[in-house]
Amino acid sequence: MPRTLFISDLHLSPDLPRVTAGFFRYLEAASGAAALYVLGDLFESWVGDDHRDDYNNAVIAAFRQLSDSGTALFFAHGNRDFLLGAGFVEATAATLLPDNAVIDVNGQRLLVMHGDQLCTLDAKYMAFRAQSRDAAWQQDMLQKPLDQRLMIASMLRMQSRANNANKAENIMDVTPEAVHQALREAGVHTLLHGHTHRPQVHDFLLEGQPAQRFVLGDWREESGEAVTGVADAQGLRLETWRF
Ligand SMILES: [Mn+2]
Repeated sequence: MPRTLFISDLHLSPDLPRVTAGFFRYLEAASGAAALYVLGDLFESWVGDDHRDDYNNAVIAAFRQLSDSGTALFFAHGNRDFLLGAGFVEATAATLLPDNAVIDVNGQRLLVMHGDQLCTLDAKYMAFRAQSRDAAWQQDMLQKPLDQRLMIASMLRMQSRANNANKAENIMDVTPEAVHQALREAGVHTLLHGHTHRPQVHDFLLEGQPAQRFVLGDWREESGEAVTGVADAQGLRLETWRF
């Protein structure tokens, strides 16, 4: 039975050497998998596909090697790397997923996404999300010089850290209503996402039917661990990757 892999929230950055090394080892270990889904916040920030420094080039080359070896590669946007575009997916020979994507994994239909769109109590973030996903806003941003975009990205990260420090715990999590609505609209009973950094499998009822929500974890520099997703002959499950 083919093996399908899911990761999210690596927040790759030259400031995280252990996560970066763990990422390259993970891609080597992924060799032979049928597919790898990267469900957002792969990078701590992404200011445009033209930002091809040595770090980004090395990441792209590693993905390209995996996809050239026969593993299908899929990327979803996160709230950090929403500017990942055609240039990146072309360089990695990957496919960019829509915000809410229904996929078939070994006969099981599954809704996959980053998950930020489910945090509907966070009005401030939802307003930023609407703005940052607007085509005209993105075009305007991408027309700015690279060094200016890098400065804006670092300002946005500082702002986001300051905002989140004052937010209640429940505001930073998904709302059950948004989860139910997304599953109903997709017509499936299984959801897999990242974003909240709260890895867990949640069992619940959706209109009287058993449903499941798999939450991937973020990649932790200090402990060298990440909760990832695997689907194979044993079904879909979460697994800890130690690096
Ligand atoms: Mn996120």
